Amino acid sequence: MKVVALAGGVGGAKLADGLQSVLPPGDLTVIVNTGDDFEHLGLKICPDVDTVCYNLAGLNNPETGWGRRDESWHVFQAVKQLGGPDWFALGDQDLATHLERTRRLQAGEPLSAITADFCRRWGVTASVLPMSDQPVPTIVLTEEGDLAFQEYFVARRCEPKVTGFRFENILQAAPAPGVLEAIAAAEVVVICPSNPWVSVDPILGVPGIRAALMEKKVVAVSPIVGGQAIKGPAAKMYAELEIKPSAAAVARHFGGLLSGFVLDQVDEILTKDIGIPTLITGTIMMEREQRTALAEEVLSFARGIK
Ligand code: FO1
Repeated sequence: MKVVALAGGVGGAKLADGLQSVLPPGDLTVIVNTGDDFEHLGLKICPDVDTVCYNLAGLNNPETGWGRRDESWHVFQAVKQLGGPDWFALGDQDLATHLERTRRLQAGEPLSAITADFCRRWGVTASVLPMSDQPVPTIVLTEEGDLAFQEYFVARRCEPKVTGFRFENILQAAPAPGVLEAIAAAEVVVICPSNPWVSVDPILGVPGIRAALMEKKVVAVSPIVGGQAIKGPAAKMYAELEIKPSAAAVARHFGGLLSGFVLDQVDEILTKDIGIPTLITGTIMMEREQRTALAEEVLSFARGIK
């Protein structure tokens, strides 16, 4: 069964990994947010793309949620000692990804081709596609002014109060090669439990992607459980935008796009507010088996929707 997953960040990467392990090789395409990409130390960093790829390759760091496992930090420490920027931590092995990606981008290769080649070398069986080959940087609008995404997320620890978001150059961006084709071929599209505002909305905003999804059976998994984000600032963002954070708010967020919605058993009471078929299950993925179990359940739920 051909499946497309939309993902960004740690929750999205975990479910994408579960889907990869239950689907035959070649059946899964993961379309990843690139709104959090930025340049640092002269290198192109693509955190969500890397988080997804490292999870699919089994190379992810389980402690941080980002970066690589069994990491060392010699370069980062040496840069720090020289007075260089220390607000964004890059491990030694992770640096290799950024160095090689930057070299190849500068030689004229598109991000999608580089990502596909890295995945092949890491033994990833799913296709991983950045949402676009053109940069679409997310700007977080806050009461303290407009902040580049990583400045808001890492340097300012998501503290400034959010008033909105801007995805720069999005109307000039095109879906990366293969994105619309994968959606057209998919029997089911899964919106992974990623931040709706800054991980999923940028993907949906790339011209052509939302329209392509409107033709499909789309199922979303809530990243909000019991009114709290499993990880990251999604609940804080809803509250600051004066929307009560809840799984129901996430379902409303995606509105007419959805054919089904998956929410955690602690939120069972909310199903009556959702108005489309729902699956109630355990959605928190601490262990590897929980990724696989949730993936199986989401796919069989989606298959059963008319
Ligand atoms: N997040 C942090 O909170 N602090 C960091 O120093 C940091 C470094 C980092 C390096 C590579 C990478 O791929 C991700 C990194 N992240 C870090 C996570 C990143 O900011 C977020 O995962 C996403 O941008 C939001 O989805």
